[in-house]
Amino acid sequence: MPSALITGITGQDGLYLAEHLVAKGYDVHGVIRGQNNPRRELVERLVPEVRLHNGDLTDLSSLMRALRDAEPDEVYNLGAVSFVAYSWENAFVTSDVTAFGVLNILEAVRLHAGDDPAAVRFYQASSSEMFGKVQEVPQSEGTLLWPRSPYGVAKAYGHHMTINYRESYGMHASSGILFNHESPRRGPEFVTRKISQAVARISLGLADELVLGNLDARRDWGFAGDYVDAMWRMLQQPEPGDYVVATGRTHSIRDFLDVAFGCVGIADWEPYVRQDPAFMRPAEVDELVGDAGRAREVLGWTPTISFEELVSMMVLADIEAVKAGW
Ligand code: NAP
Ligand code: F7E
Repeated sequence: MPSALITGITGQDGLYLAEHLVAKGYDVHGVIRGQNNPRRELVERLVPEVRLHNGDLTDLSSLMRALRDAEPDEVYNLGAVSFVAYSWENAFVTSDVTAFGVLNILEAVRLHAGDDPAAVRFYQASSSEMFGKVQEVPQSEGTLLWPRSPYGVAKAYGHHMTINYRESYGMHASSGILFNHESPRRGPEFVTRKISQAVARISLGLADELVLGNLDARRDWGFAGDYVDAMWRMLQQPEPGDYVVATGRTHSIRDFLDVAFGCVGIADWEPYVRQDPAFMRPAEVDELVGDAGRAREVLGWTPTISFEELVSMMVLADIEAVKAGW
């Protein structure tokens, strides 16, 4: 039975990946941080097969212990401070976890693997946010990085460090440059879930306003369940590498609002939406759209859920959640 260790198991992707690997017959382990993590119960309920190990990406020895106890064949580094807006408020913490945390886990894997550095396969959760002020359209693996946020800068560090460990030590270390991916499990701080939750409450007569920032930014939004499969496929390749994972379609926040409100029969959302500069960013990433040609050709990966299906999945799930009193 192959085994895998996941950092960030309590997050959106960690939960989908854990389910994906359990379904494939893996012995799945997760790193969980904090003395009483409120999301532990969620992991235990959704994926009871997972074994949890205390650890933190800022604490190298805790990662060494998790590796010793889990003995994984594959390590997926999904842990991060992942909210871009927050990264300006806490740039140091973001760098500590999202940048230097990658160095810690790479070093832990290298030391753990000993004489055979490629024995433990490694996945790094890189991000389209690294493209920032985009230097070409669409963005692919070779596009120059120009990050626009402390989060993007931290991810660029982790991305290059992953490549460096691959080239320096011969590690089987791959980097997935994933464009935005969403689901009913998306954190409520991100714009898609903020919209789907608000639309659910408005449709049920429980709210009448949604306050947002920039409505003109464009993102390449896919479904998280599809994207964790791409992560797994990368680690099954004989050679490690870097892959863009994206749908190749881009939509604005306005487009998202059109479809989300449309799901509950509201054609004109303007009366419900107010813009507040508090939600604008010091530097915006205006438009992202990925070229996932390499993932398609080498990994045989393609997205299965359309933008419209994704939005409707999220809105309907939030309506059910509100009705159930969650
Ligand atoms: P998420 O829901 O925000 O989850 C982040 C995870 O990181 C949580 O499990 C969190 O644990 C963990 N974490 C935070 N600080 C940590 C620390 N000091 N030590 C160990 N773990 C820590 O993020 P996601 O959407 O699942 O994304 C997964 C990864 O992909 C992240 O690295 C993200 O930056 C990257 N990414 C995401 C997207 C996207 O669109 N979703 C796109 C590209 C890349 P707690 O529960 O303890 O806070
Ligand atoms: O913002 C605009 C905002 O916070 C998307 C993370 O998973 O994907 C995610 O980062 C857009 C931005 O995601 C609000 O200005 C408008 O242009 O949902 P978001 P993100 O910043 O793209 C990348 C790939 C990651 O790697 C990250 O970890 O929406 N926007 N009004 C708003 N955004 C938020 N959050 N809230 C608003 O009220």
